[in-house]
Amino acid sequence: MLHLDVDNGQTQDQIIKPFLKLSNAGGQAIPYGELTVRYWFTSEGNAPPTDFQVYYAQLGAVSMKYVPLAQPRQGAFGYVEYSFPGGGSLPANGNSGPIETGILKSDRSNFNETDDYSYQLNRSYLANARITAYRNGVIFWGQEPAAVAPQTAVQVYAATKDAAITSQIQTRLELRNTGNVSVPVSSLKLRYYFTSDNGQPTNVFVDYADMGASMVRAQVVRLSSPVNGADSYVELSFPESTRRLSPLSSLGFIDFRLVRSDFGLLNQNNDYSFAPVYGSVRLNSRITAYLENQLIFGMVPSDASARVAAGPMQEVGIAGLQVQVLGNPVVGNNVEVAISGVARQSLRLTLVDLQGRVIGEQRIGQAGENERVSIPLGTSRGHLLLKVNTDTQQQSLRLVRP
Ligand SMILES: [Ca+2]
Ligand SMILES: [Ca+2]
Ligand SMILES: [Ca+2]
Repeated sequence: MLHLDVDNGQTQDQIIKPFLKLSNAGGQAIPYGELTVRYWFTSEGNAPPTDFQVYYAQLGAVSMKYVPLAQPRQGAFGYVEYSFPGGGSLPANGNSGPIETGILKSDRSNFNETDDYSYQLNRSYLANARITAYRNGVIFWGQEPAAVAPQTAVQVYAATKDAAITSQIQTRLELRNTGNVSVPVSSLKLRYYFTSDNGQPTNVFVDYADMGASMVRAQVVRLSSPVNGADSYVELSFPESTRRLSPLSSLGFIDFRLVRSDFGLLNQNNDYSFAPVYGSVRLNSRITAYLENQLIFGMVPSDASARVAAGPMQEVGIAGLQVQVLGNPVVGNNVEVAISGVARQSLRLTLVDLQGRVIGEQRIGQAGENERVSIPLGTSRGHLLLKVNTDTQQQSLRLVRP
């Protein structure tokens, strides 16, 4: 048996704080040297979670290492493995005492723990079957997260600095990897569509990039046949980069600037990719992204779609309701659900069995950016249906509780 506590629900900060206790309900002592424990999670950002802290461990020496997974699993790109090299034994019908630890990334950027397989908001030491324990490498407590299909997905965010009519277009772009696998940066391209007014040639410059402006190649490409909203696009690519962009991480900001070769005024109102977003970047699905020259994000302008949506975009595509069940089949007495894309909206979660009987319900007045909800399952078994509703959206997911 294994118990844990985490850092009081602070799920969006730079530290994961698993506080663990190993409990032995058996009649035989177990040498600590034979035991390992795995804490499974998805680490956001590009820096590996390899900075460990051990605040206190009654049993003596604790060793920690991060093991990345070759294939993504539900709620996990890797795990931290604990081992106990200090000798001694976990006593029969006893426990190890507290093992108080912290996990950080080398760059101290924040985690999001709400989507982590092993995360559980336990304010006292309680059983957690999502932290797995092994004796001589053989699992004897908990259930490992299931493998999930690799998913390649990115999103492009943007903000502008200039008024619609301007002598220079300064746009900030950010590409985020929202999938569960890394992508090679050198195979990515971004396109920003615009009309070069009065048919004047335009020049593009990269003023700033978190990755280094010299790593960004920028060019203006003329469309062979103009459409409403675009006769050209800016293409950004990164052919010299040797990096892979980790899942749930960002390529960082890239600031480009467009000027007419005659330094005349540019009108952004007729530019397909323009969105009047100032300050923080926002999702913009009219900027397209490509991986190995295949479109993986955004909508390419077409004559028809451009005409329907002529003029500037007032509202760029807003990410919708995203629901993820952490662990399916469900282990334990609660189903854990991670919800995003509906910040500040009211949420209702309803769990029903296949006869339509309501097993559990939870309401949230104002959802956060990343909500994590736990619904008790009672004694129900077999197939269950989870419905997640906002005022305007609904998603249903089928669960299995063996
Ligand atoms: Ca935390
Ligand atoms: Ca995470
Ligand atoms: Ca224009």
